[in-house]
Amino acid sequence: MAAQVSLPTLIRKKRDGERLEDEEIQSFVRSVTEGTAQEGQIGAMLMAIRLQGMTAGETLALTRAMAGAGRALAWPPAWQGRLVDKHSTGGVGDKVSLVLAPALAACGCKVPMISGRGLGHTGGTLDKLEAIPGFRVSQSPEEMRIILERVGCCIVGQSEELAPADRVLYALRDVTATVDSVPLITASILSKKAAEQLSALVLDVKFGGAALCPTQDSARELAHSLVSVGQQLGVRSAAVLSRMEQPLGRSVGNALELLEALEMLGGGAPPDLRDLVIALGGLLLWLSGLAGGEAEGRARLGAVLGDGSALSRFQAMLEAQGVPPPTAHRLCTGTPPQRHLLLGRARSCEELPALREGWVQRVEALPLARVLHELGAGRARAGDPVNPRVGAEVLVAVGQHLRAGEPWLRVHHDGGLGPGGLRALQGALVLGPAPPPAPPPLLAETVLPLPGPLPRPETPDNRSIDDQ
Ligand code: IUR
Repeated sequence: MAAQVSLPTLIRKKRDGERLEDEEIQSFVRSVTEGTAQEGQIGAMLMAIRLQGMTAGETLALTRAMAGAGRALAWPPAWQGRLVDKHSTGGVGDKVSLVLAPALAACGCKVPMISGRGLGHTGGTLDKLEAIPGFRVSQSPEEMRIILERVGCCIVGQSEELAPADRVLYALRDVTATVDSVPLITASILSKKAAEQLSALVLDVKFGGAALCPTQDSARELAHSLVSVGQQLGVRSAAVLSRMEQPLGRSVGNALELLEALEMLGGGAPPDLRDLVIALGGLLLWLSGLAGGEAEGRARLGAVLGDGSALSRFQAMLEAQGVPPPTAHRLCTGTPPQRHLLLGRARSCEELPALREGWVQRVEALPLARVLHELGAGRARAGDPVNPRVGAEVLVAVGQHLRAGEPWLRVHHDGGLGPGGLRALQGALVLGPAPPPAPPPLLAETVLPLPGPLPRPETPDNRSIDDQ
């Protein structure tokens, strides 16, 4: 066994731009998990990594060490090849997971989706699902397996035992200005995905004014790192680079996004949302070998969204995760107003008029998300409650002509929308004197794995839940 290297030595090494050995990275992660590292030391190491970067090999070693520090989920061998998931780096109005998980289940996949809560201006899938009375995001690994057996998909929160090092590192990154680091993001995302023991993973790496990655180049760099490390961990991985300047779909806010997801599961929904869901799902079906190519995968996704089978998986998932069957049934089969009533309506519903005449050039996601966040749709600190009823519906499409006074946004809130908020919201609507040029495509690029054999899927050294 290698001699234990002191943390200050490791920090100094990284600070001075040297490469860390795999054992040194393991030693650092162990000290984080076991609680022997001081917060100051962890913060210093995070900053050294943020400033000096990591080689591809170091990033892989960090991801492996973080994944191996916790428990892994274990699945019946018969599911091998069909275990799939998707991860998004976060967007405004991003309700893709709510549609994709049941649609993939309807195509024969097993989807053990471990999702997060919203923090900052972007929403979280768990918060959207918790807008439904009775929905339980907390499920034990055994419960997850039962739900996957019966339904094919579940959407749950991260348990304490899965990738525990990430929990510590992520919280400290948030307060040490070290979030925006490709190796740290890669290891954080993939250590959790590796613990899911997936066959295939698709990543939606967003870029633009309301995204984690400001530019397409920075998104590409992150996507390549994620795909390459994912592959080396034995998970067939691909990434889509998608623009995040405008909200995805027409609705932002937890309950409203859920309603829009239900609309899509019923075969409707705005084209941007539909395109993204179908592209990500098509890629996953191809990566997992359940479709001969992406086009076939996309066609299968479209079919299960059109024939109601994705919607009935969603209903089954809700019931399996604690929603009383009559509620789940009414939510999935009711009219949009009936559904809205079930989720609860906000006290006020205000329509904002266009302040002048013009052609809609764009609706900016960031100011919209920030105002809704202030109104209670998001949280300032982990653990704060959110108000699921707060949200907004965009009533116009890019390229549309608006007369002064015509409504363009419907805001749902329980009070507190003052003149400052109204001004900020009005700033999100960009009008011009002529129709805008054709917008660039939402899906800018796909990053595929390099051809070649995949390493055997990894199982962490520690025992999996099945061995207990
Ligand atoms: N989501 C994660 O799981 N990890 C990260 O580092 C970021 C988003 I940024």
